[in-house]
Amino acid sequence: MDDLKNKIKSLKEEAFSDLNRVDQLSQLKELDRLRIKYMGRKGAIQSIMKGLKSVDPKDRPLIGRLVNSFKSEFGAKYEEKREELRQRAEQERLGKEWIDVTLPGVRQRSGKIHIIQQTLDEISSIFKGLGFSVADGPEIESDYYNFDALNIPKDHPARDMWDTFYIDDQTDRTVLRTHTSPVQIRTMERRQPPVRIIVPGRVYRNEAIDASHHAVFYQVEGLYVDNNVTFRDLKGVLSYFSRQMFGDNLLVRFRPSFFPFTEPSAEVDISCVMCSGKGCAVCKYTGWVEILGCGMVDPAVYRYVNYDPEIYSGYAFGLGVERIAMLRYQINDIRLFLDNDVRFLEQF
Ligand code: 2NL
Repeated sequence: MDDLKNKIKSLKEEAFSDLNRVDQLSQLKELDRLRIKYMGRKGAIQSIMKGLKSVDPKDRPLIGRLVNSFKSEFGAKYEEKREELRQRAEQERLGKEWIDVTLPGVRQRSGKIHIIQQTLDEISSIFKGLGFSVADGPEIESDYYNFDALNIPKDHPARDMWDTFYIDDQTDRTVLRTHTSPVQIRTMERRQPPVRIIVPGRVYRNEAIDASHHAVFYQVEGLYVDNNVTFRDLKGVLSYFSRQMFGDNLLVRFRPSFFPFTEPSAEVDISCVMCSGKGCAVCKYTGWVEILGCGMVDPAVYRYVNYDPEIYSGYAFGLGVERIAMLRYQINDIRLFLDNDVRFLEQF
């Protein structure tokens, strides 16, 4: 019994002096070898445990305690050594590493919001400030939502106002929307007045592409239906919008026009942003530039969505986002927006 106690004691001294001798970085392997030597399956501790059988049972707890304290002290010392070596290795690595802080940095090119999206956001925020909320819907539509429900009957010459992409040539029933109005129709089908929404979105026209026409472009349409909505409300809101978008001091005029889905209809002109009305190439020497179309929703449209035109009235408007951006930033070719030439896009 005393034999075993002494054996553990001297084993402990030996183990600790072994551990203490490890102080070179290169000795991580040696450290591991010591762990196996003392704590491993065939190690010193294990062989003491085997000898426990021949120890008087009353002395076994004491030996057990001695062995356990050996194990935990050895374990702690071992971890401490390992951490010490690891930190020394890290210090050594950092000592070799150096950074030339005088080198010029690598410039990161940041992305930006596309100029059309920026313009859409500005338009939306003006109308949001007036109580409009934003709605959206599918770009692939049935001809019912794109035409019929907007009072544009089949085989009626009015349909020719829009050059339409047909998805299904056999039936002529599925189209790429030529305006965002189908979203307003869908909204009115689902909700009772008051309805006050704007609908920003991409639309498609089967048109020859040139500097002022594109087959893919963006629109914002608006719709307000409630009791007692009048043409005066329309004029107030669209005049306010025009001045917010283009400047406080410009003139706004409403010129009679025609759309199948509004009656009366008008187009809104502002005094030319380039020449302030004096006459230039942008306004074709008229002093005015057109920025949107609008009107009072035709009662025929209400019948499609089951609104009673005797109870409700409303106005609607539509504007081309590219046109607004071209006027504001003096861009002379609509194709630039979709070319994705960064030399153009990064200017905005
Ligand atoms: C333009 C003119 C306009 C509308 C769009 C509309 C929608 C419904 C009912 C009535 Cl659901 N009207 N939209 C009305 C007038 C003009 O757009 O020149 N857009 C670029």
